Amino acid sequence: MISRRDLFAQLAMAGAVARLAPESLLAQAPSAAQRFGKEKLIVRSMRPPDFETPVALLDSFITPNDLFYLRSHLPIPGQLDAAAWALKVGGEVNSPLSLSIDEIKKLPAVTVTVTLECAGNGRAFFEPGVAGVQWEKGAVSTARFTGARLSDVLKRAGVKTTAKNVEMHAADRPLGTMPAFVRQVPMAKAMHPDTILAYAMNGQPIPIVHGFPLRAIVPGWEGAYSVKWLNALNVLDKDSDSFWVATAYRYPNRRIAPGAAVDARDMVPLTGLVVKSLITTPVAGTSFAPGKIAIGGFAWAGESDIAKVDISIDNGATWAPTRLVGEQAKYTWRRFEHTFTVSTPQSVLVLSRATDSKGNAQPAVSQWNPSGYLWNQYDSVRVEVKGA
Ligand SMILES: Nc1nc2c(c(=O)[nH]1)N[C@H]1C(S)=C(S)[C@@H](COP(=O)(O)O)O[C@H]1N2
Ligand SMILES: [Mo]
Repeated sequence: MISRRDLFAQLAMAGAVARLAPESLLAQAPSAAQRFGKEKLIVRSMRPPDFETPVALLDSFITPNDLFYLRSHLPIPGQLDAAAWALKVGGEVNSPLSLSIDEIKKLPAVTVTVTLECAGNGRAFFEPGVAGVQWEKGAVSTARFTGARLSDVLKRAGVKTTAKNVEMHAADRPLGTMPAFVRQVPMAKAMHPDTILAYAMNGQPIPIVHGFPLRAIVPGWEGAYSVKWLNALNVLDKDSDSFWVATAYRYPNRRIAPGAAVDARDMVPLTGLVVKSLITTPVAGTSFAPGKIAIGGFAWAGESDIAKVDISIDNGATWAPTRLVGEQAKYTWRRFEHTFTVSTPQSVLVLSRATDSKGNAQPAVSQWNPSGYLWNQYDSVRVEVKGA
């Protein structure tokens, strides 16, 4: 039995931990995420399951499947029977198809390593606040996905010259006012050899929560293009009228004032992810003795490569280059490392700023937008250098 005094001491400590690092406390909360095999993640919503990866657990190039963030708009379909499952291909094609998972696995298999990020990652930081899942930093992860090329499936069906978009349908069911998750990918991206229909993730069959038995992987584009539980492709000669295409996942075509309303005609579809960096070590609130401090993290830029990542420890007045290390692959985050020296006690705000191969750099201030998409301002982590 725990004494009252110990209990109070523990609660006080939990409070202190929460102020320093709310993520670590939440990660230990009753494991609501257990039945999804995601007990180490932060629960942003249970119905539907939206789980964020604590930043400290994003410290490896490949995110293990049990640590990969989870985003669902609707309840996760129960175990789908892979033997009974089929992918239907119709619309603007010469020969409509129905392919079994075995037939899809007979097509040439390709593996792409992809950093997948939810368009709403960082939404919680926008001011004024916006509705939606309040993601902080961890709705991003990296995995190796294996599958067939979407182009090989489309070629087999014979796409007509009228084709403009491939509409993607899924097995998760609409619920209440939430329509079924239907997305579209423009023909050029659909036919790109790196756009795949994946049945494996990090060498395992895709976990149910990540889209078993088949999901689209549209590399470099915001996560919502990568439709899970994919069961039909409908080739269109126009734009899809799905809510998730016509209304959601859109961004203003110009800079607007925070909180301003935008006419629907001035909202354009999101596509590629923007340049961004994430400091994964040290964790915010860490204390150091005077001396060397090692910084590490990842930077990514959708379809572009990372050219450099700079670090500032003087609130952005001056910047120092970091080393880019480890695996380098298209559509995938790149590791950066840097060591700096602080010889006297002080509070240090570490800022990271990535620049991509096209010269786009992270801004000091993210552009506010009504749905809180594409948060990408400098990452920042405050650490304390303390005397003996
Ligand atoms: N069928 C279906 N596919 C979906 C979604 C969904 O709700 N239903 N969510 C999308 C969104 S918004 C994102 S960010 C990614 C998340 O993929 P993950 O859960 O495997 O991390 O899946 C996308 N694919
Ligand atoms: Mo998303």
